[in-house]
Amino acid sequence: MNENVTMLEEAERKILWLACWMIHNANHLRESRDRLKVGGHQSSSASAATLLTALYMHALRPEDRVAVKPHAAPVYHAIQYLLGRQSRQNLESFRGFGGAQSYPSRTKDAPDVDFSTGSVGLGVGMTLFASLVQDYVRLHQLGDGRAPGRMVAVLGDAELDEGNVFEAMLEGWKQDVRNLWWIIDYNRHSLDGVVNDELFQRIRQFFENVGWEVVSLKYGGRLLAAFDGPAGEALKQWIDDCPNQLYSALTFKGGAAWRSELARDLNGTAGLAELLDRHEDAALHELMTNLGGHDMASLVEAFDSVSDDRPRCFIAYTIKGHRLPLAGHKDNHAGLMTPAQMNVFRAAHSIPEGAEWDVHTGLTCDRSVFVDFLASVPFASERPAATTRRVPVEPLEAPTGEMLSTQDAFGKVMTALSRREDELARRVMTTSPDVTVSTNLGGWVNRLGVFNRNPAADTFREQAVASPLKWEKSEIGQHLELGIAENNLFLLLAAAGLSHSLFGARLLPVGTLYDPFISRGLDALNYACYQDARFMLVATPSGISLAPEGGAHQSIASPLNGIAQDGLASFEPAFADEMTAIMSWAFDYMQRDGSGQSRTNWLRDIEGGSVYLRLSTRPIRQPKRAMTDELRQSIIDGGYWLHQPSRDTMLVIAYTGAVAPEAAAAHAQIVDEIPGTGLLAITSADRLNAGWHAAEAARQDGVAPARAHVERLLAAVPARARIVTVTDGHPLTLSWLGSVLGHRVRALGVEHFGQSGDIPDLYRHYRIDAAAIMDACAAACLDQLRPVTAVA
Ligand SMILES: Cc1ncc(C[n+]2csc(CCOP(=O)(O)OP(=O)(O)O)c2C)c(N)n1
Ligand SMILES: [Mg+2]
Repeated sequence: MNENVTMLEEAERKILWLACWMIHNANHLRESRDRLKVGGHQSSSASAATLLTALYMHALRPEDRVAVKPHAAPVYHAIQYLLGRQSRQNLESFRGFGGAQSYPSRTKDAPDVDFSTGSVGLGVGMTLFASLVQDYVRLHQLGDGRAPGRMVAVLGDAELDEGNVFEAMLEGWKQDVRNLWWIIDYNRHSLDGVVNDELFQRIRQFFENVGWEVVSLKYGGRLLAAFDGPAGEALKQWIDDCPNQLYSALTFKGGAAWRSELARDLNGTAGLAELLDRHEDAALHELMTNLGGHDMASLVEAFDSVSDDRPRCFIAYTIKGHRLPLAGHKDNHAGLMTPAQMNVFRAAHSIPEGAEWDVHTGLTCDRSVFVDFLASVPFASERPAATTRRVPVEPLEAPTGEMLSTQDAFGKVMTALSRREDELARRVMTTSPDVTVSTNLGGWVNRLGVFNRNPAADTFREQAVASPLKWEKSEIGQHLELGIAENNLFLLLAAAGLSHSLFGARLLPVGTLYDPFISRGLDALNYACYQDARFMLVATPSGISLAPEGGAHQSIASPLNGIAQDGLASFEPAFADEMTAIMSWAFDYMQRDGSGQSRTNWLRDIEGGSVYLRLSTRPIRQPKRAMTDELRQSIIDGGYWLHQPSRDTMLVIAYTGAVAPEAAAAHAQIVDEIPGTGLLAITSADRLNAGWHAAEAARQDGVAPARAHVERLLAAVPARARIVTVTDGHPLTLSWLGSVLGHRVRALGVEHFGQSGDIPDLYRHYRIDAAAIMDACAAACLDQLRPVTAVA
């Protein structure tokens, strides 16, 4: 064991050197073509170097999955480099184009990043949900039988200010989460300064309250030995009482400052003078900063002593900037060593000029010993692979009925799916933050049950209380019910949507929530998409068509979020057959990985992604029509002509979603006066828009015949014709249509907070009813008779 600790310390020195050099190189040596500061985090890296070394070079097993705090990215990259999984070239271009990323990124870095980090708190929560997903996969026997891994987060102490971390912990407690380690880099510094002294006592209690085992790693071996000496007790008390601010300031000032402070405060303590005399300034500084999180032997022992799967929190006391001249300074978060300081650091690490990236220089042991050590690291062996196997998607059947809302249709499709005992039905996992019933997943849950590691019968059923809803919890339930926390929903979707990659078992997660509350978790949604997780987000109800519920529940901006969110194909169907076609396609799209062929529609359809359906509770009359391949494809590409415009028409009405009846009614009245008026049904403003931009870029790249679906649709509209667009959401969702081929547009939609009412009242008030559409059409036609002039 001692030998191993020595080698780990050797590795740590090398890792710290490489991390600091990587940042130094990016800032001081790499040619800079602009005045932007490259940055990097030498202090945060130094604080986590021991922790990460102990973890990656000793404790981790290949099946474990880790979220590394964003600002320790250089340490992470250096470790991967030593393990032969990162290239020198990438390190040399750290934070540069195509180089190792500023914050560990699953999609942009080499393959071994398990969880991206960057937005603090999210990576931490993600590990908890990943652990639940791992259990789900194992208990449903969907995986390849691999041993369960530990889900590990190495987090900054200030990450615990993020509420999402606590939301996740509460959910973890409810779900009896296991195999979860959070290692807190407790350096008592955030970005702006030093964190509150008392806070951590509360935080510690919180962990214990929700069933975690908390392990404190406060003192290193040298300090513990000093505590055994004559002045030991007083010294320990002094450190325990020392405010964070003072401890940090003394750390920055060094040995002489410790000496005078201790001599003053502990004046007269037996044995103190001897202790101080025994230590030169440098040695005293070493002693006073010998904290648990920088003591390799303590860390190794703490990690090795875990033998069960209880969730564990390690509070590892560290120093931000440890062993660097920046150590302890409150402003050190973005601090950089100067070239002169770097030279001193270089000398301390015995790194000759020109050998900075060499793995084997500056070692205190033989090269071959170090090589053997690296080869023996357990984590260095091959990691369990992702699965690329796709679940076949037999088309879903569209529900029938005169009057249906898209939300009705969604519930019916899911209930029908729950009856199918095929692979698709087995791989779908649903989840919802306490809105399962009101988003119409009740039928699905009735048949397939709620997932929980601890089975529980439905008491209401046992007590013969009549209810259409069965709520039975078991290890094989297919719905994971969350408390009301949208951040948790998105983190669970992120984890489940990466199950094929993390756990070798494909899941097709479907999450439902109310459309306006997407905003509550937007950063977590972005985080899920950034990692290329694959899920279906079904947001229902939406818009002011949720009339009596009032403004607090009515969404306006969500279609724009849907357009802007990368990795998420957004749809707003109006009819049940559209919704079903989109869902069938989506289950396949969620599984695509860039392999295989697809027709060129200028969308990322070969690569695949996640899908967002914005649905409504408004029942609308369904068209009587057969679904043809052509119609299906147009629905998926984003739109189709319900009424094709004539070659000489003056007018087109384009709508999306629940306002279909108003658009159709206005069209029916206008078409007599303006023959040939077109009616364009838009199922995905997002995909129409994305295709247009991509085709435009392709043409600029010389692919002259590139045409997007929206360009083909609008090619049927005469140049002088006007387009009136209408949506139950922000009008910008569709107003861009005019830029595609230069048609002038009048865009109707909702721009101000909603309120209670019925649909006719609200649609009239917000000017998206048939009358408002006709007014806009009339104005557009009048406008057409006038020449286009600039308005003064
Ligand atoms: C959501 C979010 N808000 C703000 C930031 C900016 N930020 C980056 S690091 C940091 C402080 C982090 O402190 P801590 O977690 O203790 O990390 P360490 O001390 O280890 O560097 C902040 C506020 C961020 N990355 N993410
Ligand atoms: Mg910190």
